[in-house]
Amino acid sequence: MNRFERLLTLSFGAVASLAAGAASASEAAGYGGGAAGSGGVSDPAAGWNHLWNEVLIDITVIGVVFGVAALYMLIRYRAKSPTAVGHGPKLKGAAAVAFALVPAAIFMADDFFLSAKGWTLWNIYRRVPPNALEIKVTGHQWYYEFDYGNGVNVVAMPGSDDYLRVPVGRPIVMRMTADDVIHSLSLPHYRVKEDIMPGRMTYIWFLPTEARKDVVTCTMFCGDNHSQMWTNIEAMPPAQFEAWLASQKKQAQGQRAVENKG
Ligand SMILES: [Cu+2]
Repeated sequence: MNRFERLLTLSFGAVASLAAGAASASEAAGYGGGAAGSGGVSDPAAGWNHLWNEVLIDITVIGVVFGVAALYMLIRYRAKSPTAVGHGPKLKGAAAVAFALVPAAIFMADDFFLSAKGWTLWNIYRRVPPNALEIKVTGHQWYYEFDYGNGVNVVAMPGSDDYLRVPVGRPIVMRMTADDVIHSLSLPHYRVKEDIMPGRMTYIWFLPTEARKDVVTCTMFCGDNHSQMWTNIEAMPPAQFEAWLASQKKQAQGQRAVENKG
């Protein structure tokens, strides 16, 4: 084995062991993970964050190792005079095949590993947990309407105090449709987004794990005021949420009574 062969063997060995290390580290870190009080439901947002970090680590490790090897060879085997003619080492048949297949196998193994994780996560993301709280969503030009059932209907104009409220610790499923054009509901903090279309029902689910307030946006260009199609989402402690829901119900009942009299 000459120097060139030794160097290649060394760099591929390094990539393989680093990739294996990253894989076992991510296995140890667990995947998805349940949230406190959620009845062991996996949190898709934690899974997406986890996968995102994994992809970043993988491409960094592979990029750095191959970059350093390429840089070394670029300097080591550079032309020393303008008329110099390079001559590569002659590889035997088996070595030539190995040099082509080993790096390919390393990349493929890494790709399959990430794909398998992505597929697992996709299945979590598409399967709504049975105890989810259902909220019906209608997209309008240019606001959202959230229907909790029992007459509680929140018309969420941008910047108003009427916005999406959900309890902490329980999966929430949004069943969505639009009454005019195609919109797309996005909850950036919860890492979910789905198109909303007239004549069709789509859904997303997510799991609020802590009390906090975030933004809800429309991520499909839906007309002049598309950029104004936003509202807030507040994840509240369950008792506080129930109190809010009860007050909304009371208000809705009062309104209906007035309408019936009139
Ligand atoms: Cu929209």
